[in-house]
Amino acid sequence: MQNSDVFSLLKTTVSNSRLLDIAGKALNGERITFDEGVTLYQEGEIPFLSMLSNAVRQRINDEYVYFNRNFHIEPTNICESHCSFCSYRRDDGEEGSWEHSLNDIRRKAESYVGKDITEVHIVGAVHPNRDLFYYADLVQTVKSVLPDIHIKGFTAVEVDAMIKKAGLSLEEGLQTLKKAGLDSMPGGGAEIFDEKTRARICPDKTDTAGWLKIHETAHKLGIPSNATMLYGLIETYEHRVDHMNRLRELQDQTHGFNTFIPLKFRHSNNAFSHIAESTTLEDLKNYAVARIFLDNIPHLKAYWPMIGKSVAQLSLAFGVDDLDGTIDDSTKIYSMAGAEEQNPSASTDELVKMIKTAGKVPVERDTLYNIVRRFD
Ligand code: V47
Repeated sequence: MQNSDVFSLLKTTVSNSRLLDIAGKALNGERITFDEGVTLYQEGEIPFLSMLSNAVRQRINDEYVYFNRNFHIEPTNICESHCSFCSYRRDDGEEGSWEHSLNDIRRKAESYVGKDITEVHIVGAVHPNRDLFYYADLVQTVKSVLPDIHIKGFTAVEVDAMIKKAGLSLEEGLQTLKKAGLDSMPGGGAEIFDEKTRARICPDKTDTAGWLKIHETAHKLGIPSNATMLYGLIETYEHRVDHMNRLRELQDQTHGFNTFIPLKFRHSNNAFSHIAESTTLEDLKNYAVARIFLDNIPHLKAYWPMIGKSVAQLSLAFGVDDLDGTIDDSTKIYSMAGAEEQNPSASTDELVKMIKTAGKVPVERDTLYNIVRRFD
């Protein structure tokens, strides 16, 4: 549908002039303001948000919806941080804790030889005794077994802690990881940037300024990354827009973010279990506002192990153009927090079918969105 047709249709169904002004700007490719972002959250109804975010998605990504063939390595869940939303961390020696050796990691990598996997996502915890040199060895170990794989590894929080333990500067640490074979960084650890809220949900880890500085430095050193936002806890709509605004400002300078990934708070087995989870309508609204607000981050991901396959498919009508990957039952962060997917795994056929039934064109991509295969 042409943008002018979308606007005409919106005009016949929506009488709120503030929303129509925002729609006019977004459809023309103009940036919307902080206040307009908040208005979308507060006043945008679901059909309006779907239609507008879908038009914005189409302008940026045509009818392509991406996925990749990947697996995770989670080297440890022993963590010195104490985030109230986390169901995954354990103390050293506590029941349910694990720390894989480099040999374990080598064996895991070996099990993927010849399987046409393009990415390994490495994410774990802030282990009290493992420094950057250990993680550089880990990256080298994986690359020695799977030389062509893209390593997307370590949240800014993990990077911050491992570099400090090694006594290196941020630049030196990131260069060392890059030399060892790190290709990009995932978007985790961002949580919510509002300082007061962050202090309440994750008081003892990398702060907002630190997270942004690490991604800025990574981008300057040629390490692209993603960005996340943890929502559905105690934050307000203003905090969510503030979070996206800080990402938008950094992206204007570095252009290093590939994808934005909203992460719905899952409440089982953590200190915030008393907080009800967001509704599906709220999740869809959140994807739509993100797509409309973040005009300079090309991709918007619905991470299906966290949100579930059905909602991930629905999100394709709310601005999302990426479903992450095949996963191969290799991550525990969300299953331990009560997500529907207790053993997350998806075949290529399943992802292709999810995308085709939503009326879009499935594309297998690599981590940097180069096309591996189209399924027209
Ligand atoms: O930073 C932890 C989140 C993140 C919970 O870059 C939770 O492609 C909800 O970084 N409920 C780590 N969220 C995961 C991550 C990620 C995931 C998918 C794709 C990418 C990417 C990155 O998981 C943490 C935190 O924000 N998290 N516990 C929970 N109970």
